[in-house]
Amino acid sequence: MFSPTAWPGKVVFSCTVCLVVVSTSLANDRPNILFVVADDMSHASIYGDQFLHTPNFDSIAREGLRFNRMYTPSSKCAPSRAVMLTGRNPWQLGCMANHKPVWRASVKSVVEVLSNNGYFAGFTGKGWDPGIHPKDRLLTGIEYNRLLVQDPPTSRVAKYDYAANFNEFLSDRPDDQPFFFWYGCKEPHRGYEFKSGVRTGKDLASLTFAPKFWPHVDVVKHDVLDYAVEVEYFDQHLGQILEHLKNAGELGNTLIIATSDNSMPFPRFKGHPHEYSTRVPFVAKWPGHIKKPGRECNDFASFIDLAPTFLEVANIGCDSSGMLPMQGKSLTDFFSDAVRGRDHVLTGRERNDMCRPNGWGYPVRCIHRGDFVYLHNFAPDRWPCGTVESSYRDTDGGPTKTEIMRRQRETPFYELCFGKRPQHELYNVVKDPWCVDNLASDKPHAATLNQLKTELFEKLAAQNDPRVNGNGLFFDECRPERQQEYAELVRQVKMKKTKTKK
Ligand SMILES: [Ca+2]
Repeated sequence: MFSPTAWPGKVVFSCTVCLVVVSTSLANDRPNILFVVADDMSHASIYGDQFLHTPNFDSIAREGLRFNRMYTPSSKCAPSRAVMLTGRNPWQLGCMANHKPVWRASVKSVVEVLSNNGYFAGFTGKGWDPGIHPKDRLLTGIEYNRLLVQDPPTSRVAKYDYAANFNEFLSDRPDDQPFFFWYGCKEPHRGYEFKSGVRTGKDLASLTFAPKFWPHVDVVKHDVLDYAVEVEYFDQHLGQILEHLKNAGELGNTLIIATSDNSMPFPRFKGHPHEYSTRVPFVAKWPGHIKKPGRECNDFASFIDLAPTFLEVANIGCDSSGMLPMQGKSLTDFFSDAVRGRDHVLTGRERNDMCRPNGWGYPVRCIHRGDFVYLHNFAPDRWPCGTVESSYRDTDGGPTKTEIMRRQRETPFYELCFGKRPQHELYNVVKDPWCVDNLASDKPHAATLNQLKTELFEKLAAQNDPRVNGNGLFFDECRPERQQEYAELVRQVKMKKTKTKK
């Protein structure tokens, strides 16, 4: 019998607790780590996105590496960040596969391990969130959020002065310790100041970014440009942080990794498992340790690879880390241009927001291999974005969502963004990057579908995923005390609708 209190795979794995004692000289030889994570960002100008400018993010790629196939195994804040911190897939993390979970006390984060092994660790902005933190633990290091911005560019960006807080962290760092710093920018998470894009000089008419599942109308274009303003704000603070690093004389001895936890907070992006939703911008720089800097990497990689990377560069063995065994593999083979066998990744989702009866999530698992992605929807009778009574809560509210819900109901956009999905989805992501042409019932693709499905299920079974081992309800039944939130959400949606009508 599967017990919700047991770890999936606990009997298979074991990782001995044995902390490494680090001498001062070794500590001094080890690099600092600057980990940069935007919140809900899908774009950077280094990838050819013309409607925004991220010169600082791009400079990391130009002097280091640009990853073209880096995926988060879950396109939602809390599970994605839990993966970064543990090196395990969401379905290997018990209830932490869900959004807003309780962090299990028995799980060590990689930042805690770095702190225990001589690193001075801190964060600004958002660390691991949203969720319930274990008592007296620093999952992403010491919080540096004291200093606030005086003159924010829009009314909706967070109040933290990320760069100034990083500088304060640097001044607090003892001389003999390497550091780990987590720049957890809260942008470009919603909400946005409507029309701030145009107000700050962006041009509506020249916007060409137009996913096939949204109407290309002014309100949507404004929403995209408002998002772009927040992406650029993230990048401006990154620039200041890199400047502080340089002034501290540490730029040459710092591994910098910059990415985003999940995709943009728009319909059919954030929270969903499609290609463009789980593939994230990702760049890395480490002077003297990256062969042929300026390269693009086309092999597959995943956020499960982050924690093993941090441990390896910090010279800490997995077995001695006290962490649960990791599924990921250090990214140093990318750094040395010696990648072998990185030919696929697995992604998926469980429960994001509480927007279906009985605490149900929307379970999906996917395999990305070659030009294809196969998505297996385990419960096609459920609503992918939540019920209509919940106002499709699994899609963050904003002008694009409102436009499609209110004025585009009779169009394919509505169905593509909020409708139910078949059990099998297969897309050629090269020919169909927006994943709107489902090839699952296409006879010439039957063999591809079967091969990918078989491989996906074999790999998930080997990882002890409860969803394929007959215990899928485990994820739906996590945090039963939250079930009442659904009824409350439905009540609020109803009230709002009545008010709007009046
Ligand atoms: Ca996020």
